[in-house]
Amino acid sequence: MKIESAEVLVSSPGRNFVTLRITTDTGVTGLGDATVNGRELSVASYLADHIVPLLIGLDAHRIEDTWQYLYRGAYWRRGPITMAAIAAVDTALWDIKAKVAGLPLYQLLGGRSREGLLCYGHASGAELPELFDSIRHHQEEGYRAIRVQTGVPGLPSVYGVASSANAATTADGVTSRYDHEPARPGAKPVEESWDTRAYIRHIPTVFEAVRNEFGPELPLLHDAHHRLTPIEAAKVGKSLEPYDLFWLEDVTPAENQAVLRRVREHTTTPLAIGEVFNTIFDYKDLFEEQLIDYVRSPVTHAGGITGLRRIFDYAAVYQIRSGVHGPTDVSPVGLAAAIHLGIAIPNFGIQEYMKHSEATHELFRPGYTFEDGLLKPSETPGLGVDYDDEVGAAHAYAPAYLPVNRLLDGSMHNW
Ligand code: GCO
Ligand code: MG
Repeated sequence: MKIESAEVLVSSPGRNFVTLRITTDTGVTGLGDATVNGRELSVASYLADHIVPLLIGLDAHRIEDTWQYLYRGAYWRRGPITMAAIAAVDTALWDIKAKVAGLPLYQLLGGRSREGLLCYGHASGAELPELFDSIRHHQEEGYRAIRVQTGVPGLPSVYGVASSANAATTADGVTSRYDHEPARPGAKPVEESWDTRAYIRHIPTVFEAVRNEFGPELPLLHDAHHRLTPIEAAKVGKSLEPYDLFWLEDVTPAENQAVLRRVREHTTTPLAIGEVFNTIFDYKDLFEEQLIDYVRSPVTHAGGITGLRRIFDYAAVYQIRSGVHGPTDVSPVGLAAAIHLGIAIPNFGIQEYMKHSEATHELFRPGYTFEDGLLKPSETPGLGVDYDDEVGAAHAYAPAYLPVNRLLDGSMHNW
């Protein structure tokens, strides 16, 4: 079974997605997600100009060998664009193999380890009453675990808060009211501002109020979005200990992994890191020193099912669990792949699930379901996602960027 063709599909049903579709000489097709938010066309070009010509004629069953061919063969290793492109090829080949086997993909990954994936949703509000409404809304939708993001006094708009002045709307009305969607259409990124001291003072008061209102059982998560220094991160982790977080995410940028030692010395709040990591090497030191508790990489940005499975198996040695990135910029193809993997692995932790818009569902027709707070894979052969070319063609690419972030003195900070 040889690869006959591969198409790079760029479409924007409210937000941009890059999808690879591989077709074999036996007529089987497979899909892979290659979306890198705000840099979509670079990965589309990487695929169309440099990878698709290499794929034609390869044996579609040789998934591992193709992964190694693209990883070692590029010479320029790692990085978000390369690894998203490899991920798309890898995911599409797993989709094809599972379709040929006549099995849902998770059966090829070892079969079912659990009934469904525990998910968390994004609750947010500039002020507490709005935040409480948003938490209740998510509970009514079935979510059993909730990420909590709020406004910070003195800052006009803050990462993760749907009601921020700059919060974008998606095609789905409910999503726009409660879910923060950071990518904004336009030729240039919007600018947000940040004040770490104000945030550090405010955030424990928010979690105290949420625990008082919702009780001790509800799993709560929070994303610091790469903004703190190690000692600031240690302080936040410590100040949140009484509120028993499921995890505190991306406390530092984590390019400098050794600094996580400082955070660990001071706090027992569990840490989740890695949504911007691409390979097992980005995690190696964090695992071996047990500096984190959850792995955030999605299939889309970490070399596909092959790459992420390898990371999870390595994590399991250190009792570290999965916590896969699942914002709307991971397409339904990337999410479906994460669900198949999460159903199979022994060290599943939690799955982020920010619902896609109606228009996105029309384009991809995902077969996975969300019931009683659990995501369940499609039982049809393969990934269980389709791509509708007519819908795709109706939504042309439109430039959109993630915001940038400045401190109050005007200098650049991490967004
Ligand atoms: C999350 C993430 C997202 C990212 C976004 C960037 O935890 O869900 O931090 O909100 O900011 O995916 O493209
Ligand atoms: Mg995050």
